[in-house]
Amino acid sequence: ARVINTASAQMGPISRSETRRDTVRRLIEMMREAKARGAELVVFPELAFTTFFPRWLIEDEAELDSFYETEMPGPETAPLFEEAKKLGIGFNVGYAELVHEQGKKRRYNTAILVDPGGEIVGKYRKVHLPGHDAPQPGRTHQHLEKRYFEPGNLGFGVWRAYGGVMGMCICNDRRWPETYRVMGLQGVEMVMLGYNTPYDHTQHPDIDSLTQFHNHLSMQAGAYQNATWVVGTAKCGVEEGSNMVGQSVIVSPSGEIVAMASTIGDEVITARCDLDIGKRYRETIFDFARHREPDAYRLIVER
Ligand code: ING
Repeated sequence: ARVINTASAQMGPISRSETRRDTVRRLIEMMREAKARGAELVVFPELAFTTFFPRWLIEDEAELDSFYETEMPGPETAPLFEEAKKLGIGFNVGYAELVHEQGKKRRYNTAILVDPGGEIVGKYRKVHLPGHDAPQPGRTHQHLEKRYFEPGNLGFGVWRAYGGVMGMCICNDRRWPETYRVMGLQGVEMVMLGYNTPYDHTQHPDIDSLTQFHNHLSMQAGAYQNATWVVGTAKCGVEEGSNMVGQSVIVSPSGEIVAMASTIGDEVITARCDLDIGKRYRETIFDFARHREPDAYRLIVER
């Protein structure tokens, strides 16, 4: 069997005043625990180096820029890569990316896959940006990802690593079936993702009271319908007054949750991920070649 011993390293709140040095220290501590528990891969949250700053309107550009990484690894994040190399463990981590492309300053909500040798083997930029591009009245916290990021321009890629086909997405992406299916059509066997998910996102109590259910529903459906493992890692707890869901999970291609965090702080969960479970679903129920009818799906790619 092709097994990836996988860890999800959930983070509790990151305060606005917390430095990257502080957060990297927390990530390293969990990386060590993951290694000690036999993991060869650890999945960290979305925007793992800073507080979830899109909850505020930040008008000063220099202050906004302070939440982004202009190089990866940079001086403050390099210790995480060095520790990974020393331990011989790979990782997935999300961060705010600031780059200059085509002569323009670009901002992306980004995640990378790093192999046990400390090399970046894949990069993903979040495609589905939730929330708004301008502050909304009546909200206790804003959700300004459309203001602070551009939609990802790298598509949904997959990379051969860890003996399988690995894919990435970020937070809101996990709610959209297209995310998993585009990777599924490329033979993905494990999708890694991080999330920062406030309980009060829509301001509709009936919807917001289902935040935990919708979190797992999205990942379990994506996993089952594309015969892939899904590792979903939260940054959670009450972060600068905003309460965000935890319950990080490792989901089997069967759709079953095989490991789940039970705190709202820094917590490592692990699972023995047998990639051949997905293979059995692809040879039967989800044998795309035998069962899919693309001519019936054309509306999906229309605007
Ligand atoms: N956060 C949330 C997410 O998709 C959200 C936004 C919360 C959408 C609750 C719907 C319901 O999990 C990010 N960062 O995408």
